[in-house]
Formats: sequence, C-alpha cells, structure tokens
Amino acid sequence: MIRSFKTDLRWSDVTPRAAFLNRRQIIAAGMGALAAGALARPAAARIEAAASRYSTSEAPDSLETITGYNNFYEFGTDKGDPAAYAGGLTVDPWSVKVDGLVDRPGTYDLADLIKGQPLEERIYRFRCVEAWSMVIPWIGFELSGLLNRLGVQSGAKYVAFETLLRPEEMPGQRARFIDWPYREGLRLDEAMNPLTILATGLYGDPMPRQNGAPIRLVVPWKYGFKSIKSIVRISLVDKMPPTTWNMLQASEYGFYANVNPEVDHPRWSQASERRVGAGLFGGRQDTVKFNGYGDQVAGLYAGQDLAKDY
Ligand SMILES: Nc1nc2c(c(=O)[nH]1)N[C@H]1C(S)=C(S)[C@@H](COP(=O)(O)O)O[C@H]1N2
Ligand SMILES: [Mo]
Repeated sequence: MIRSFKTDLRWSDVTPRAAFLNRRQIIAAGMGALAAGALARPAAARIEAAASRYSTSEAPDSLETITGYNNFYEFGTDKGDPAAYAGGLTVDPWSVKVDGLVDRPGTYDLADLIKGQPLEERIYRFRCVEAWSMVIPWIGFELSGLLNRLGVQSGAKYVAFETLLRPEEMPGQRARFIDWPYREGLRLDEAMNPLTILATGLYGDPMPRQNGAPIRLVVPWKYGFKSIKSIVRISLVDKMPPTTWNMLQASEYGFYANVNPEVDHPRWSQASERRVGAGLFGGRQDTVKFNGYGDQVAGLYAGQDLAKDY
C-alpha cells in the first residue's frame, strides 16, 4: 500500500457518496483483483490506494460532477451526452494493440497488458481547454512502467494513442465532423514523466464508461483533450503523430496543449477557469501554468517557445 504524504485533507471525508465511506471494508478484492481483470465488474472491485505524493490536497469534485459533466464526443457533444449514452459500451472483453517501434508488439487482452503495473490513487487537477476545471481522484499506473515493459526501441520519439471505433455503440461517431477514431499523442519524454498515468478507475471504483472505460490516459499538466479515453491502440513512432483536435483546427489546438494562462485560445482567455463543482459560492480561479505541475514538467520544455509550441 502507498502511504499518504498529505494527511491534512482526507478526500474520503469530503465525498458525498455514502457507499464510498465503506470502501475500506470492501477492499478485499483489492488492487490485485483489479489488475487481474476485474475491471469490467462494476461492483466487484474496489481499490485501496492512499493519495500518492503526486496528489493534490485540494478537495476532489463529487462523483456526480465527475461522471455527469463530460467531454466524450463519441457519445455526443453535450456535457450530459456521455452519461446518457455511454451505458451501452462493451468494455469487457477489451484488447489493446501495441505496435511500432517496440520490442513486444501485439494485441493484448487488457488484463494481460496491465498485469503487474502498480495501481495507485492520483488526485489530480484537470483543466479543459474550454476553461473549466475539476479535481479528480484517479486510480491508475504510470505509463512509463508499461512502456518499459513493452520495450521502447531507440528510434521511438512519440507515443500515439487511438480510441475505440465502434459506431454501433458510440452514437456520436455517426457525426462525421471528426475523423474517427479519436487520436492523441505525446512526446516520449512526456509519456515517461511520472505524472503521466493510464487510469483504470476513479473514486476507488473501475472507470465509469463516460470517463473513458476501461482505460484512458491522464496528463494533468495538459489541456483535457490530450487525455484520450477508451484506448485500443498504443503506437511507438518516430514522427509527431496526427492528433484529433489539431487535425480539426490547428490554429486553436496545438500538439503540446500545455495548460498556459499566458497563451490565450484565439476565441477566449485562458487566464482563469471555472471549477465545475464549486457550486453557488465558487467562482473563477486563476489558471496556473502547467496546471500547477511546473516543478515536475517545466524542464521538459527548456528551450522551447511555448507560445509557438502551443
Ligand atoms: N476518445 C475521446 N477522448 C477524450 C475526449 C473525446 O471526445 N473522445 N474528450 C477530451 C476532452 S476535451 C476532455 S476535457 C476530457 C474529459 O474527460 P472527463 O470527461 O473524464 O472529465 O476527455 C478527453 N478525452
Ligand atoms: Mo476538453
């Protein structure tokens, strides 16, 4: 088990979910069970994992907020569409294709792919390019651990990801303004940073479908669109891969998409953000460069002009 370095705030005390207060009694299934393939059994696997040293001590948004206000265009463009329409997504069985410049390519059953990766809780700030934000208690593991296991070859410079393409279960994919499947990518050093995780759950439970079940990326210093959901393909490549929002509107959405209050979106300011769960008394707060994770990631961009590499 991972020890908490932050004892001042226990987010289990602030969650409104009565059921969640019982989590310590139901952890028998535990992390091992989750890693071994209990991912798709909604009630079966609750995960014990204390806040890691990378977690914020800010209070997470409620489960209702995190699962009710989503961007997942495969299910529609309204914030309530994923919650309304993702219920029919089959997440078990689930396989992920690994290809490109990697020693162990193949199509892996999800449980095999993530076997042995140490799950932990990461309470991260999450900042959408649309200038809203949340705090989300993810369960996941460092992408670097998986990439090391897969064996990244020396020519690889980027990691590319793809979301499931299944219009029968993803009604938003019938709209053609996006060239499906949804695609994202990271530079290899970004992918290897310990903040970058693949998340398989949140609030101690397997990942809700609207949040990208059964496995999604979380890159907390970048705008939310980089954190691609429901991943079915991971490719190690030598060139910067095409990414969905950049393909749609390159002048508005760059490849890097680092949270940056100094670089406005062409149509709105990025200087501040609305904390979604703040409710009546909450308001806007200042946006922090790299979403507050600069100590860990600013060095990745030394020598880059972030106004140009936006
Ligand atoms: N496949 C896929 N991944 C996606 C998206 C999407 O539309 N499709 N939306 C992105 C955007 S814009 C955001 S802000 C986050 C939202 O994550 P959340 O709904 O879990 O908060 O998912 C990102 N990942
Ligand atoms: Mo977003």
